Amino acid sequence: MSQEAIIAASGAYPKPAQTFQYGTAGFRMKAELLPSVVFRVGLLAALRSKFKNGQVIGVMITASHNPPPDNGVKLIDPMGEMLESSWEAYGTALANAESDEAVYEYYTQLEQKFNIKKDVVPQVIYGSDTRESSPALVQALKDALDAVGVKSQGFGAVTTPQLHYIVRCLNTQGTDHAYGEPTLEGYYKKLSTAFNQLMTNRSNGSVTVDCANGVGGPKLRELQPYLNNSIEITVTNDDTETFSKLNSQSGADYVKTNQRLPPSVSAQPLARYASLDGDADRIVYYYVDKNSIFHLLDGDKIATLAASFIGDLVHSSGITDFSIGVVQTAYANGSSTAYIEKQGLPTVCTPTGVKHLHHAALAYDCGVYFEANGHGTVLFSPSALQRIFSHAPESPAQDTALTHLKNITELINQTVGDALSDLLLVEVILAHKRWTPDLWDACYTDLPNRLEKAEVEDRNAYKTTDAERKLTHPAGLQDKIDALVGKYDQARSFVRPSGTENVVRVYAEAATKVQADELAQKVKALLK
Ligand code: G16
Repeated sequence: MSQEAIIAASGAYPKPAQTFQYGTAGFRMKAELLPSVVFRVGLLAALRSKFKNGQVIGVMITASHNPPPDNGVKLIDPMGEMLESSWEAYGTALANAESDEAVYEYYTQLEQKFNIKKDVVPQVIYGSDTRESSPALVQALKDALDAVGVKSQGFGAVTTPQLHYIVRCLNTQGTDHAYGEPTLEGYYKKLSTAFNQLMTNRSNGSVTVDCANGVGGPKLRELQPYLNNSIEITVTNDDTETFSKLNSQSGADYVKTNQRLPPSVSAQPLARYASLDGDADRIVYYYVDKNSIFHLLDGDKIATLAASFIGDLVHSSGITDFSIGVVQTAYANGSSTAYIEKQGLPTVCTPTGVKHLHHAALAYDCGVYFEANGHGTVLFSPSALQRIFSHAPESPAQDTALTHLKNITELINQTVGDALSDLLLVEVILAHKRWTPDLWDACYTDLPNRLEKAEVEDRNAYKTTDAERKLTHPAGLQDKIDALVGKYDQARSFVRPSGTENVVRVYAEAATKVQADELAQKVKALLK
């Protein structure tokens, strides 16, 4: 493509006086600051596809759990995973190039650096969530893709995990590891076929799903007709027309952070409730007990449920020497880690961000990874899948367990955390175990905990180590945190800069709620 074409197209999207950074989940900030970033991400996606010999790269425009005025953009690599970390820096540099000429120059530098062949036709697919700002940002993306001759296709409003799924399907079709049909219908069919088989002759009452007034609402409604009648799903908070309602007083982040019901939900004792986030890649469950006390069943509880269920199926199928590991972050409740280790399963702690967890989960035959906020999935290694699908059962009981296990591998979206797939997974497991939410909850008791946000002058001044459990900068702050932690029972606290919001996060847990709240407040006060 000509130098003039790229420079002219870039000229329509001038860079504001702002420094950008590819963070936990791509670029994320106030939507009005993003057009130039999205345009340049389009260029990066083209280069990434060329570098990958024309494989399809995905671009998702979303700010997920962030408030309605925000938006964001992130890249999806060919197997449906997050963009390889080493390329994030190129995205950051491109986004910060000060002129259209500098954009072109950096683009050609990357072409040379990666020895990119001119004759490879790049392919990019894209989608967005339901934000008011999304269509204009999609246009910026399209302009970039057109400027550099990309073969592109838009999927409109989709959940983030749906786009990840389609990317993987497109790049594997016709191979012996084809992932599915690269359409939304293919996605619904894949999930529902596995779900319906797992739920044959089973039923599990009803679940009410709060969709955060995001794209998960319409997509869950699209999925429903494919499901058999084994569960009744009531969809709530699914108003995507009123933009200001997105993630407001609803959704997984609201429920997890505030540890309470969304105000719109009046819960019946022991009934199941779940909340998605704005792009439906996170889910948390909850219920109220007979005394109307709220109980959260978060990502840690989903991880332990999934790991133990899959472990039982592997064992009952007669498959041996099969490793299952659970990957968590510093936010994992101390009780969940202790519970998993008591089950004899290894746990690993990584920094926040599914890209880190995903990578660590690849070390196992089956890697279960979940952030406490409900973002996660289960990965089966290629060799594990090969063993599962070629295993010869030696009894009817082994045959049944093996069939369930095969269906579980199809039900789970193995590209990335997926609230719709995780919803069906939890429903299946609870139905198989005949567990009410309180029985699930009884596996272990969470240590009381508190998550706070602090606005600071410069969040980049906060640097962490040890999977974000300790601060190295500002100097001396960690010692002060440690001194406070030492004053409480079973206490733990850490501070880390958010990668999606302009804040620093403070987490504290302790033996009692009063202690956890007090510790969080005192640590937060250190940041002033
Ligand atoms: C994103 C990431 C998650 C992360 C969350 C909060 O979620 O995908 O891995 O836990 O942000 O990150 P931070 O604490 O760095 O702001 P989502 O659902 O907003 O895409």
